[in-house]
Amino acid sequence: MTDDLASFEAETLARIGAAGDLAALDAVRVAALGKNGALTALMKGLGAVAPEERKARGAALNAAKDALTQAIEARRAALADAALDQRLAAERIDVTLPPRPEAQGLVHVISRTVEEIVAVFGAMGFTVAEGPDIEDDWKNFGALNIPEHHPARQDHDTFYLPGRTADGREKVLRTHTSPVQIRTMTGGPPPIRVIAPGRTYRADHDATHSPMFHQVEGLAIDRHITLGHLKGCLVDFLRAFFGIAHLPVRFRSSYFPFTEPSMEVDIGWNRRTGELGSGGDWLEILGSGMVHPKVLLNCGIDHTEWQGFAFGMGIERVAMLKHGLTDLRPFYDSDIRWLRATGFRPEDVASTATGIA
Ligand code: 2NL
Repeated sequence: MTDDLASFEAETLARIGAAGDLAALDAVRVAALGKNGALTALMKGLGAVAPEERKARGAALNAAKDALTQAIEARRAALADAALDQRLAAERIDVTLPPRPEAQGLVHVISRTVEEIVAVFGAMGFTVAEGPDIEDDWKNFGALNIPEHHPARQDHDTFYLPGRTADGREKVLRTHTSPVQIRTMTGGPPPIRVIAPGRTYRADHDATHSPMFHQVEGLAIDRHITLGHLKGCLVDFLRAFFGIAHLPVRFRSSYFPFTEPSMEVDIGWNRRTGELGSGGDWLEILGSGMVHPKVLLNCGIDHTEWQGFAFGMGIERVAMLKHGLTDLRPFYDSDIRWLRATGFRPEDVASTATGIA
């Protein structure tokens, strides 16, 4: 090995050792071994070397190249290790720190009340049915034995929507969830046991009415359904829902176009204190009745083979009664203070709170 090569190799090894990061190391590699590097130039000059010296010179150049390549790889590995150590030190976390407080959402009293109603009727064998908020006037009125130009349609303060359905019917925001049961009855054969909770709409608006509110309706159709089934089902529901085993329940004759006979349902309370279950006063809570034969026929169900009962109830109203809320308006205000004061923890399950397994 000649002195020039020996000193070049020693100098380059020193630079490799001094390279502080991967970029500096690569610059040293390019300067020595790159296409235009110093060692590459020496190798290109091999042809000019005297034939008797060429073999030894070639071997020396190759040995220098191997030594430098090895030194560069070793340095690269050392720099990568150091970089990783530095990152691990910098990114170390203190696992003894307390966690940051996390925002916790709550379940709205309407959602919770629906969960409770579903838990009670679910235990009786009812399933939940849902449908669209926009319906046609046949499913909302006609099928329910509420004829056109009948005062009952005006009673409902209907929101009519522009345009018509594909089959030329008027579009409405549903005024009750009955169209969901109409869809259930036309969609498959009895027996049927469904409840339909959901949003409903009426164009009246004051301190005790919102243009959007919530209703739950129920429908049971079978071969031998009687008024006795209706009464037993609703008495059991009301006592389970309000959690009062001997809650007084009264059935009072009434009228709906879609049921015959029809009954309104009252529960016992104390008008002066607002307490439920005793006090000698009556509070209307539900509408109900035996499904009108015309409604069954409108849905393609033979009323001589099948009978049923149905009922409807306002969710805001029972939610307010059960939870002692006196003002309807904050239900829809999204005021975070009211939501925090009235909301339910999502991990508290409605079915266990209702005493239903
Ligand atoms: C009330 C009264 C009621 C129904 C709703 C109904 C549905 C079908 C057939 C027959 Cl598809 N009836 N629903 C029956 C009686 C009363 O609601 O005061 N709701 C708040």
